[in-house]
Amino acid sequence: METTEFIKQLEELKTEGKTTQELYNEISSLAMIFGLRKEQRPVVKNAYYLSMEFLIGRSFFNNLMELGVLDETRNILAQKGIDINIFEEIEDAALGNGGLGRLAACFLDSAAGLGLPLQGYGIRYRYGLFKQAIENGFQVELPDDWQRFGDPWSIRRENEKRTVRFADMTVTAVPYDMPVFGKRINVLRLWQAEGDEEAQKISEYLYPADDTEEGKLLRLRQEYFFSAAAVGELIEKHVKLYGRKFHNFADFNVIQLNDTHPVLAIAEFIRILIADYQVNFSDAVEIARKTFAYTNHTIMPEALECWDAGQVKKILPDIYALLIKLHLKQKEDFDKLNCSEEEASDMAIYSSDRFSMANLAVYIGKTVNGVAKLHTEILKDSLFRTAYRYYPEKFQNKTNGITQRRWLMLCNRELSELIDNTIGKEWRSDISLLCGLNGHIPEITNEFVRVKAVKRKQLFDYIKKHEGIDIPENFIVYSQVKRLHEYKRQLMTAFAILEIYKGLKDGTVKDFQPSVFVFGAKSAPSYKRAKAIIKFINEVADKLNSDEQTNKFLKVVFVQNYNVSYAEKIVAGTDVSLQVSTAGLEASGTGNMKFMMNGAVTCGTMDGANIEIVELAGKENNYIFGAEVDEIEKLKTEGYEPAKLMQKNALHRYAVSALTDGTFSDGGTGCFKDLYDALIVGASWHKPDHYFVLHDLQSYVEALLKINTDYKDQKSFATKQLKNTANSAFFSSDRTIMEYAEEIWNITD
Ligand code: 26V
Repeated sequence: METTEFIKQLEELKTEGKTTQELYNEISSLAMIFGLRKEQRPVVKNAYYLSMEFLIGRSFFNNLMELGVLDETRNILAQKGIDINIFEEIEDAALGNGGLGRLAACFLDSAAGLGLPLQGYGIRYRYGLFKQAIENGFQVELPDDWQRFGDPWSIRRENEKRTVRFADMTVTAVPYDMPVFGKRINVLRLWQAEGDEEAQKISEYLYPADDTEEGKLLRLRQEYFFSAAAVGELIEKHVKLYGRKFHNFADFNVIQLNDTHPVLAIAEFIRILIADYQVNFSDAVEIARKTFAYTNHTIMPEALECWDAGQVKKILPDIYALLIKLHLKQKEDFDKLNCSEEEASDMAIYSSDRFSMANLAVYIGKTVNGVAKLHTEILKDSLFRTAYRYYPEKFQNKTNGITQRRWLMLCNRELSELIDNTIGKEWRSDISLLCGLNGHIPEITNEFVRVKAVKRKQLFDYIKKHEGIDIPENFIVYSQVKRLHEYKRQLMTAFAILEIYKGLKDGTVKDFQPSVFVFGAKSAPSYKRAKAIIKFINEVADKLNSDEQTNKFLKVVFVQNYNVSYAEKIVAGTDVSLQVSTAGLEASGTGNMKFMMNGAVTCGTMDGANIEIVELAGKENNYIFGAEVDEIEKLKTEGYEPAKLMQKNALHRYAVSALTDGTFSDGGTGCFKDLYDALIVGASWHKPDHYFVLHDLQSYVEALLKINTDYKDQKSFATKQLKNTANSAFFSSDRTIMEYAEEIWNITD
């Protein structure tokens, strides 16, 4: 089908009396036929991205854009009296939690856009990440039945299903293919578990609660399920094409392991070569070593997958035996290398009756990469320091990126057009040209201010519709949107807001430009303290929004059900991006890049990719505050007493005491007292204020107020914002994916 044919069929489409959902399915199906018209050029080598999560968001607008028919579709529908935005009713496919899953989706987009053969493998969860409602200030989780609108962007491949065996059950893995449109059409293949009731459970939920033994076992099954389906299929395909020889497997395939979740793929791969093709153990290990590469996305110990050996033995006895064999081989290797006992135990696949997926990945992976410069340095210095000593050649950095197609062209047409009018349209196919804006900033600040105002207004209208809160058009927008975690320090932002509020009330903060703080965050359902922080922010919001004395200057909004589609609105309408994690703990961040590209200044700590953002856009165009990694390390060893900081500073006392002095209600749950104790007394085996909130709070408030003052000089502030957009090309995932392709995968278009 040619473009003209697609347009003709769309024009002929009967729309009267049809529901939004029916129209969505019909137009999407038409676009699928149109999109899949092209024959694919065969390639020598494919890269495969194995990931538990792909946070795709809404496919409709993005796919029509990638197919080059979004504007036509909008116009044709308008002629029929239909506003294309009605399809915003169709919910996102939220098959991911946050950064790691969204990165996977951006990578697929970039690879297809550049014509690189990168295929994704994951799980087709029946229910994605829960939908969040806020009731009485508390997070409530509702099931995300994303398929209820239909799933016109997937194709079920009935005749390519596979069998995955556990000791106690046999499961059918049915592939669903989602094409990824671009210069090339790649495929995201998601496996659905079918069989009896127990079998189906495997692909029922993203992230089953793993605070019970049963939950952990289910998670282990999920990880093995999709890893086994994927490598089983790849090996079979190889045999069909090249026979039962595997010395050349890595010439045609490379498998990227997205964090520790799919690492069992390594064991399954070796198992199959030995059991089904009589390859000997050490040859199989060598082939695996050329095939797998590992990306680490966090240094938080609780997020590094470790499996209880007993559990593995129970449901995957062959994998258990193989892991033990790998462990023995590893011990031999370490003896040859003269490793000390401590070093060997640091790197051990098996220790204290547990299997470490991170250590397995580092031992077998041909490369190990972090996701921002600082993060990679931390991997080399801390988390994997012993491995780095013995295998330095494996370690690489690949600073994350975001796709400018969704995160600029799609979510900010107005800014994209301003860029077109200033430097021409070529940047749309070669993002490195965006830096051309640097030469034109003074001429376009007025126009940029106008564009920002338009995007801000759109955001405020959306917030009004979804949250029922009015925000006047002249308010500066400060946003902190990301998963809720103590290390990301949303609580510190809440305290900073309270301090500013206090200053407005008692007149010490003067001449304040009206501002709104926008929060968006989901907490893991079992993460009590994160949920308490959500409640606290909502309490702060209620109090401040209803204070007639200050609400003309200061408002707070916690948006419900923050997701990819909400993010598209927020990143475009924001002036100040809040990226305030404890230095050393945010591996990279990718939201920070989306805001930067859309012309927000960063108010943040020297952490993750923030460091590279200010390196490129200029420290003078951003607002950096707080302790750096060295200082945090020093505080940890030399002692840190948050209670003293609180006593010394009346504003801190005001903000922190608000947790317990009756200013706010936690609904009688005691959860605010728990937050207070964690900060001042210490809780859960942590010292008080484990994330150094009180340490950085004062400099944070100062930075926020400085921004507020600087904002008054509209031209100079818009210049800072534009400097961020102009220097954001480095954070395109096109750049990132090209680095993976050239430095790890050795694939070309
Ligand atoms: C997961 C969990 C789950 C258990 C509770 C503690 C905890 C802490 C962190 C995580 C994160 C899992 C991995 C992840 O999503 N990492 C994110 O990856 C992004 C893409 O590389 C990166 O930008 C973020 O900085 C990083 O947090």
